[in-house]
Amino acid sequence: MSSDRTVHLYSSLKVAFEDRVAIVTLNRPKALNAINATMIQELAEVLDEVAQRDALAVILTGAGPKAFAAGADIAEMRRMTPQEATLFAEKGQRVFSRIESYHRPVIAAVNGYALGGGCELAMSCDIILASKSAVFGQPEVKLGVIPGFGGSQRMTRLVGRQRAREICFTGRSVRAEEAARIGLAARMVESDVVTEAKQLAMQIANNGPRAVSLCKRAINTGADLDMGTALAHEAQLFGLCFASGDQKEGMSAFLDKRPPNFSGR
Ligand code: DAK
Repeated sequence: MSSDRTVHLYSSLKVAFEDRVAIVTLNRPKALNAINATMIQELAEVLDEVAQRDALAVILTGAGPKAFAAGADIAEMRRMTPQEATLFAEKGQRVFSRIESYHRPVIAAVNGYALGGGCELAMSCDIILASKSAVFGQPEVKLGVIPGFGGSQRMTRLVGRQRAREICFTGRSVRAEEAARIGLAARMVESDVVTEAKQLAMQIANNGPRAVSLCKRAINTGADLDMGTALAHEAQLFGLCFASGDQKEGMSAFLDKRPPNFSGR
């Protein structure tokens, strides 16, 4: 990687840009990066910044050795009225859905606890890499609530109803190895998870950026459609690729036996 690196500090997050990859770090390590209203607001702002700088991939991780995020901030939530809780859930769901539909790939590099809202945040990303110490779970029922940031839905889509029920009804911990086995994480990594995530991001960033975006759209939109509609949607997006310079460049480069030089258009 080159030395081209800029860092921007928010009050509960920091973002570093390295070779057109944005590394967003949840930065409240004393509270195990618990997600409060400020962090939700800043996640929306950081996505605007990432889009403005046109980073080709985003990595989301947690500061410190112990946690990605140990959930929504219980101290802040404890005092919420039903109206405030609804607003908090709506704002959180909006930001998480925005991550899910963001036009670039978002990789969660999960180092340590990803519980409750932290697990929900990781699941809104495209790919989860789990460090050996990663621990996932939806323990909300232990606090007398249910997952409020889409956890019941995203967990079910990732691991199936049987496993989702068992995980969400018990609130138990799911360690990295099991997470990778049941499809909650793409894989467990033995070495530093952020370094692995950067390598993965660079591998993706070397491909046609427009094709990667359209592929993300095809997978995410198609997952909620019936097969026939999803295939029709895929065909539309496949056609769209042929309106791009990247398709011409990718195919010409292959036939010319040279590496492609994608412009992302
Ligand atoms: N919120 C606030 N502070 C937290 C926190 C959290 N989720 N998790 C940890 N902390 C704080 C601890 O209070 C402690 O602070 P100090 O006492 O040092 O001031 C510090 O982080 C270190 O934590 P521990 O001392 O507990 O560390 P341990 O290693 O002993 O234990 C732990 C680590 C992760 C096992 C433990 O901290 C823990 O069980 N944390 C809570 C995990 C949890 O239950 N997470 C789910 C939260 S509920 C909704 C929207 C969203 C949600 C719900 C509704 N709507 C509005 C409808 C989402 C809910 C959740 O995420």
